[in-house]
Amino acid sequence: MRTFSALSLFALVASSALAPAFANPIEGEVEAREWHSNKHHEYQKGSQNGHHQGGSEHGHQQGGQHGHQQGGQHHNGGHQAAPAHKPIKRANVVLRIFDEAEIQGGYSSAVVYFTQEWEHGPVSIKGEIIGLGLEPDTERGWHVHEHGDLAGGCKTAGLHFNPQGQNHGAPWDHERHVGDLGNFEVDENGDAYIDNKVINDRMSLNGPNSIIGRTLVIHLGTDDLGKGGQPDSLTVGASGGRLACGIIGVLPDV
Ligand SMILES: [Cu+2]
Repeated sequence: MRTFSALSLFALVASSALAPAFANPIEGEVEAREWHSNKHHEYQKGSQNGHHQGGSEHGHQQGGQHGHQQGGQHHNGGHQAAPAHKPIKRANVVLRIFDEAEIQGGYSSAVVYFTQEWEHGPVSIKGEIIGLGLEPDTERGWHVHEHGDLAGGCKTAGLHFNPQGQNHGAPWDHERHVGDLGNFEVDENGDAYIDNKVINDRMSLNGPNSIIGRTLVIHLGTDDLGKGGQPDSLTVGASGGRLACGIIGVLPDV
């Protein structure tokens, strides 16, 4: 990789009008180069559907996101199949309540998995949020926050992950944070099950929009999706305190 300069890789990327996978701080440039040489056509198809991630450095994010306006519909399948030899990126997060009850032996089964089947594809989210004492029959806000710092519990995780500097919104709004996930539904038992769906198609597991190493936060209140008119609606959706959180970590590729 050392023999392949960043400049020449940039030229390759720019000439292909592709997103800057080389900026990926996690996977390294070798994979980016291989991807660009092998996956060009798949990516082009994907980008027509507005699925490219992390293109802000070339202006793609700002100019190309209009394809995401889909009337609130989420992406649930129908994507171009991932190339068979391309590893599927995955990540997960174990959510914890940083308080006395948890420390004294409370056990939760709150694990959320993130899967991205190709480099600039959408990230699907799947998981169970059980045992966190969520209020039954509610909707609760959750977001990816910018920092993976739980030294002070969930409150040191920073604000919503927002590399594009936009206002908070619904995960399907044009104006939104990359970390915006809206609300999940809590059932009559106070549990939640997220069924493998793409909630915010700007987040990625690589590149500038990567959520790896950042924090998933579960809130005590409902996210107003930026529409509530509260002082903090356009920053955090007036979703209240931080009940539980965990750092999103890397899983082995599959
Ligand atoms: Cu949040």
